[in-house]
Amino acid sequence: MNRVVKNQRNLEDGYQLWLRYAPVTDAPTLTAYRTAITQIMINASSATLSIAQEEIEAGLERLLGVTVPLAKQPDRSGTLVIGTPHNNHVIAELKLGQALDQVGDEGFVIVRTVFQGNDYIAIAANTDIGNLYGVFHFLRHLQTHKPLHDLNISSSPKTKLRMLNHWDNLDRTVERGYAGFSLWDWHKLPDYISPQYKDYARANASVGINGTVLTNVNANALILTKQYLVKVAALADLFRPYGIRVFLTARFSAPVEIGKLDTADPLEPDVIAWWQKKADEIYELIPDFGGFLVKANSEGQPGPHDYGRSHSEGANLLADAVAPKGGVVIWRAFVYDENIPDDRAKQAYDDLVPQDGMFRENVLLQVKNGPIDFQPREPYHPLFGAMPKTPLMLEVQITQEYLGCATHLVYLAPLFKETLDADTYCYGPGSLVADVVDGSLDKHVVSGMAGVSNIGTDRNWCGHPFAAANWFAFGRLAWDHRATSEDIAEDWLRMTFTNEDRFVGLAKAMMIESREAAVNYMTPLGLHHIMARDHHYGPGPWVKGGRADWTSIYYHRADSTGIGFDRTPAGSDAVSHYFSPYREQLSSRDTCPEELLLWVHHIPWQYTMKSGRTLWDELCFKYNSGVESVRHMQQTWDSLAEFVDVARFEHVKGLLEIQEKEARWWRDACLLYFQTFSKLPIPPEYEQPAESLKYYQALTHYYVPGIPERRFG
Ligand code: GCW
Repeated sequence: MNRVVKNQRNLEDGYQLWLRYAPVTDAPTLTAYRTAITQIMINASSATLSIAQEEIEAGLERLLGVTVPLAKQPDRSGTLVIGTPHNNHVIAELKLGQALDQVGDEGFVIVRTVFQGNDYIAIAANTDIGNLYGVFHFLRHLQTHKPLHDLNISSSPKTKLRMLNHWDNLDRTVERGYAGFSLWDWHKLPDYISPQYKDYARANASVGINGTVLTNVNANALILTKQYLVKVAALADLFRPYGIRVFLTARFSAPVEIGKLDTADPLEPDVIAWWQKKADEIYELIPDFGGFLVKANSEGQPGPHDYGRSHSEGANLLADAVAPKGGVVIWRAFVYDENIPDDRAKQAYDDLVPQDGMFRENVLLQVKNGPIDFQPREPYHPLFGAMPKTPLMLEVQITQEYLGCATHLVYLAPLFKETLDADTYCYGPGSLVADVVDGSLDKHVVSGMAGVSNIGTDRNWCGHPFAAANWFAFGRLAWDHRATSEDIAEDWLRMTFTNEDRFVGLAKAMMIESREAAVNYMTPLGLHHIMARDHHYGPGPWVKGGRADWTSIYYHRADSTGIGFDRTPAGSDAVSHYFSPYREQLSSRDTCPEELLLWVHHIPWQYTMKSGRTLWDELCFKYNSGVESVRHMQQTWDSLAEFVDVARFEHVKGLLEIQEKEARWWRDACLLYFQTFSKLPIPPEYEQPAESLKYYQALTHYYVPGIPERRFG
């Protein structure tokens, strides 16, 4: 009891995320900070600058343990000057013109400079939102105990739209959400505004996220009715000063469902007029409405194909409706159809590439990182580089649908980076996915990245205490895809837990190790889509029957001769969607990266891998090393107890125990199942399965989070 009261850290519950502003206790650092910052000069002439002022005052008070007063004049050394050349004469006089020219509308410059004999720190930007981003950056700098001498930072976002996609339903269930229910309390909106909405906006702004799609891509047309739009407007009003624009998902059949038309055909004049009127109505209520996100003709969603029209015809219908007000349409490339007999991995490319150049200027195509789904590992989506005339957004999944829900510690920055850093070779070597996405390669004026949110009503926002790192990492990479997974993890750890170097070093290594661990105990060597049906919780390599492209056997193709999906020219030829030389590299067993081998090849069980082991033995090795890695993560975490408050320490420890158990479950179930084809023993040096295959196949799970209850029918 004593311990809890004495030690403030024991009161941690994760709600403050990475914005804890824990007091700086290291004496030299504290002295340096207190000397460099003695007063704040800011002219809070807008809602955004008021937020910046509130944030810097509160942040400094907590970090430095003193109240830093506001000043009207920079009359002494240690003045922290915040503003634009237009609203702050000191910023104007500092002549940061050239540096400011380079950071654009959202960027900022932070410098330490001597001017008229005084030593200042300036956070300068061209706009108020640039200032707010600069303030958050500066506070991060202090939170991570970085030095203030020679401060000379220039930063601006690489992509224009940096968005969260909430798969939140109007009944507050969250599709693939594992952290409770939806934050959006539609029943009480617009009258009751939960204070959490502000904290949500603040957290997003702190990492530069500037857009939010409030509703599920499996859309409900009701959100487009007046009754709901006034609720959306209340959220938009609140988010606006944080630089966050609101977007909605548009159900393609809305003109029929809520508009009483008898068609939603995109070429019908009535339908065109309906969407235009709807857009006008929305902009009346939300003048800076961002636009629509659309999932069409995929997994049962309505779309233009229902009327014999193309995706571009569908997208352009909505794009024309929002264009006059500066809105955009984000059309998802996650399109595939069980009635098309071809490899699912090829379908989006085959449908969309011929339409390159047919989309309106205000349409972006949102492409998942891989061509199947958000698997633990996939090659990058071949659409990147293949549609130069269309701005392509990257969509990643922050919520861990296929990576252990909110139970497994899996740090996703390495996964996101793997895609961003991949070479498409579309203009020869060095044409990275990141360069396609940020628009630089094809000179697009719009660009963006979207992350499917992992946020819910759980007190710590994302369920697992480490899951917030993935929200943070998404924001940081959308702002600057050159940031490294290591640096992002390090910042997050320092801000979320402590600046103790021993803790940071070990916890960072654990985070970095975690993604490969998950690949190994779930889907090593290029395996994919072998999870349980529907709720996707746990292994299900035996899943068959029903819609073929939702089964596991469709993807792993295990038989007595071997395992893997042949996507070479001798098979589905999906490799032909990639540019040379990646296409050839994938096509040959010898050059295909082993981590993707079974994604591209059907390989005999006795095939010799680079390690000298047979494929079967390598599979056993990988599954086991995945389990071993989790045990290693457990040991690391246990060794860090002294650095972490009891509540969060125990929470992570408990979840790691579940992760270890589930890693064994994945390993044993998958190896036993694949063994029915390989007919080979699990080498004796590895742990043998605890139960029989029948046992694993008979496991049934009810009410797994992430699926609306009605779907269990
Ligand atoms: O990963 C799959 C999910 C669906 C999701 C779909 C999509 C929103 O299993 O739940 O639907 O992707 O991205 O549209």
